[in-house]
Amino acid sequence: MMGRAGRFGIIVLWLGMIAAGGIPGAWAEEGHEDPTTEWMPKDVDFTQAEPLNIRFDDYSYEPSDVALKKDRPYVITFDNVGGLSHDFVNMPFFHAVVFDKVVTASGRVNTPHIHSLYLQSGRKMTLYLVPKKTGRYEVFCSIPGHRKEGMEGVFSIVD
Ligand SMILES: [Cu+2]
Repeated sequence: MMGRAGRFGIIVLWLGMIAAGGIPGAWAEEGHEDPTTEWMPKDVDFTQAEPLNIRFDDYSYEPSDVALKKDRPYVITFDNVGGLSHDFVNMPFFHAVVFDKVVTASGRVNTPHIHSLYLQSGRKMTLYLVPKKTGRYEVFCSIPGHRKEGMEGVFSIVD
């Protein structure tokens, strides 16, 4: 028999799992797959990539309206020139692109997929990615109050 404490423990664990993976899990159930290295075009050459710079400020992305071409490599540097930390969120967008890597001053993460990113004031991050699914993706800063101040944009993936 499971005691009251045991049951409580399971509920806490379950809530923790929802917090950690609930949203991606829901996406998976709706038929959205997580990008894998298989999505990456075999002949991709990031030395031929289109470089793009996106400034984070208090409270904007500049540029905020970006069109990316499907199946082309991009090297996108996010540069937080603002005085505050900001993030960049949109679950559908991050399920429409495949990453090669994410590079910061501290090092590099090789991964086909991320869910969001966060930049401290004065920091930069460079994303190596290939857009894979056409669409119009509304991106925004999820830090409370920032989107309301105008920190949002549209990233489109076009053929
Ligand atoms: Cu922000």
